[in-house]
Formats: sequence, structure tokens, C-alpha cells
Amino acid sequence: APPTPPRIFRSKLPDIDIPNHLPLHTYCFEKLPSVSDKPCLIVGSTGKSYTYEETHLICRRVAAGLHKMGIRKGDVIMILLQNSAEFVFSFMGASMIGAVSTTANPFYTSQEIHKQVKSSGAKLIITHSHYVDKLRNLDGETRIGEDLTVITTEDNPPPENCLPFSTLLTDDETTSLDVVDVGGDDAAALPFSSGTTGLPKGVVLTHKSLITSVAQQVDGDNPNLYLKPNDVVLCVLPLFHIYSLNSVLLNSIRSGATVLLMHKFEIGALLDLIQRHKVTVAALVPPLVIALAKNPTVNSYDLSSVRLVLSGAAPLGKDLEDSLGRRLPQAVLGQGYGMTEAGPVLSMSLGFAKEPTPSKSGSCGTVVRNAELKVVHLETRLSLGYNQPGEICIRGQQIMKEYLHDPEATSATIDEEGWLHTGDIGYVDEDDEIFIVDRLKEVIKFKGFQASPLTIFVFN
Ligand code: AYL
Repeated sequence: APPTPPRIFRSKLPDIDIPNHLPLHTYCFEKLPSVSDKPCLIVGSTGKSYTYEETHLICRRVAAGLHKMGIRKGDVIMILLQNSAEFVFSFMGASMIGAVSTTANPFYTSQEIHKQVKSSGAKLIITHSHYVDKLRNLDGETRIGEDLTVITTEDNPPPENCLPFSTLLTDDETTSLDVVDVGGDDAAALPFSSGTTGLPKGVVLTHKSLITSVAQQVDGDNPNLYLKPNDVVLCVLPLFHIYSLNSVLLNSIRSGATVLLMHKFEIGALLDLIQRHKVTVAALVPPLVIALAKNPTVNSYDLSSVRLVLSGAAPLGKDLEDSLGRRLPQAVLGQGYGMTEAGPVLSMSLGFAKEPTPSKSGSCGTVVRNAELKVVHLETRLSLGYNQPGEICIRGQQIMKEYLHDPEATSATIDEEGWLHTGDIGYVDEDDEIFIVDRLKEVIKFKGFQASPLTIFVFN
């Protein structure tokens, strides 16, 4: 008898054409002419805002500035920043010249940062002045200003041997950009992740993978995650993590929505900003859901503008989801399930769609469109049907290209048929909704983010 074909789960939404041959920045800013005067970024702490046109112009200036500093296609820059407009300008500017951004948590120890600098091969770091000390003389070799260019966001005066961000803001934004041919299989982002085993590794996400992932969420006649130009999207989760970079920043820019940047989480400031800027969409992790659901100060703010709350990166219990639902009765609550290596989104609640189908409390939604998901038996590796827990695997153009310089780890994660093995145990119920029940891997998660035991996370 022929071997039984694997049981493959698909989205209820039809596949769409995804323009993933484009460069990421071109795809994200594709609708620029129709939103040019709308606010793209608002800096929460100062209230300063940048229209789409201004944002795009500054990104192009930074691109030309990076080129002037010797950064070329394929070169890696490290973005070691808290959420800020400069983060966005740096990431998009790098993309425009085909450079790759490796993002890191500024709260990492010197040692952790230095490991990532070495392993990614970053030539230039963009950071805040008060983190520069972490970069000095880490191995007794690297010298700031010599082997490593360090750019700081605060201008007057920058720390010794560092350059101010304004150096990047050349006024000849048109030069050197048009000649760079980027897109498709070229790397765009290089986040670090431990994956299912071992130490942090560089996850190569290409222009194609990131465009595919964003399109799977926000494109099509009936997008899985429906964002509109008049949405104000809360960006409190750190952009150095792929969840916020992809599902908040890239999704919002593609959709012409406004991104409200918060450089750190503080409950009072958060509530104040939601009320003041009439936030409509909030992407959260379970610890922030707890704060919103349980903190008594929430009652003194008007949060009625919030229409959608996305939770991801860690399990969200049914009870917690229900108590947030009582606080925000007007909002649709639901989960996204992602993994850095998976591009990152595997599934999302269809309650967020333009024509929504409600998802069950506790579910991670349905597999995204233009992708295949299967659940395999832990021993036999055979694919399983409805309601049978096993390892979740995903296939599609959104997944990572590879782990940087690590073919062994790559082939242990992505098999010959293109299936990425997540190390998560879950099942798909008879309504095609995904439930995660356990993890095979040893990843340490702290407040929803991968962390080494030494790491003090930004939310503390
Ligand atoms: P990484 N429920 C339970 N566990 C989850 C969930 C969830 N909703 N989402 C992620 N995880 C766990 O690489 C799971 O073990 O990326 C998964 O393998 O830091 C691991 O976290 C991956 O951790 C979104 C929504 C991105 C979520 C993400 C998560 C990115 C976390 C985009 O829209």
C-alpha cells in the first residue's frame, strides 16, 4: 500500500498572491502615497510624531548615511535600542541598502552582547549612550571607533569615540540607494534564538520570509488580522524581539496604521497613553494581560477605544483571557502563536479577521494562510488527526532560511521536506483551532521572552 499522506491543516482563508519578490521596505511602504500625511510613528514619552512621508524620508537618509559609513549589501548592523523612532529608521534604512539588522536586548550583559556581535559579524552598532560602557573592551581586541563603529541616539555630546545619530542623517537620501538590488532570498533580519536546543543562534529571516509573514497576517480581501489606516497600534513590546518587530511594526506600516512607541512598560504611563492617543489595537504578552486584567488603577482610565487585543509568545490561560474580557467588553481578544525561526507567526485568531470567526478562549487561533501545519507523533513521527497532541510542524515561505553558519542546527530543525519542527506540543481541534499543551524544548521563558538566567528583562 502507498504510504499515507500526512494530515495537513490549512487556514480557512484562501491562499493569496504574496509579492515576496520585493524588498521588504518597498513592500511595507507600498501604500505610501495614500497615507503620506498620516502619522506613522508617535513617540509616547514626548508626543513627537512622524508622518508616513517623514518616516520614509528619514529611513532613506539613514540608508544613505549607512552607505556613506561603508555599510554594504549583506553587512550586519546591530540595533541595541529600546523602542524609539531611531529603531525604525535604522531597521528600514538598513533594509534599503540590503544590510541586515541583528537586534539585541540592551539589558543583556556585556558578555551576551559581545557574543552576539561576534557571532553575527556586526560592523556597526546603534545604541543609547548609557549602554556604550557595555561595549567597551569586551575581549581586549575590539576598539570602538576602530574595528567597531558605534552610533548613539543622544547627540550632545556622544560618548568617547562614538558618533551621534545625526551623522547618519545625510541630506542626499537619493544617492547610492537605487543601485542596490535586494529582496527575495537576501537576509533582512537576524534575531537570535536558542530554538529547540543549545545556545542562541542567528536566525536568518529574508525579505521573502518577512513579507510572507506580514502578508499572511494583514493582506488579502479578508485579512487574518485586519488593520486599518485609522488604527493606533500600541508598541510596548520591545522591537528587538521578532513578535513586536513583525506583528506590530511591519504589520502596521504595511497597513498604514499609526505605531505608538513606548520605550518601557510602566502601567500608569501605558494606561495614560492608551487613553490619550485612543489606542485601538494592543499587542501584549501574558504578564501585560495580567496587569491590564488585574491592576485596580485600570478602572480610572477610559480604555473604550481598544477594539483588539493580541496576546502571544507564552500561554494565556482561559481564566485570564476571560477576566481581561470583562475589563474590555468591547474588544476582541485572541492569541497569536509564533516562534522566531517560523518567521515568526504560525497561527492567529480568526476573531481578528475582517470577516471574523470567533475563536475559543485558550486557543492560539488557526494556521495562517499560504502555509501548512501538521502535528506529528513524538515517536513514530507520523502525522496525527484532530485532537491528538504531538509536535507542531510548519511549512511555508515565511520560515527562516537557516541558522547563521550552523548547517547542523538548521537540518535538525528544518527537515528535507521543508517542515520546521517547533519543539512545541499541541493539537488541532475539530474547528481547526490550535492548542499548545507543552514544550519539548528547554527554552527558558521570562515574561514571554527567551532569556538567559542572568538577563534582567526590560520590563523589570
Ligand atoms: P520565540 N501560546 C503558548 N506558547 C507560545 C505562544 C502562545 N500563543 N506563542 C509562542 N509560544 C512559545 O522564538 C512557544 O513555545 O518567539 C514557541 O515555540 O521567543 C516559543 O514561544 C517561541 O518563542 C505573534 C505572536 C510572534 C507571537 C509571536 C511569538 C514569538 C515568540 C508573533 O504575532
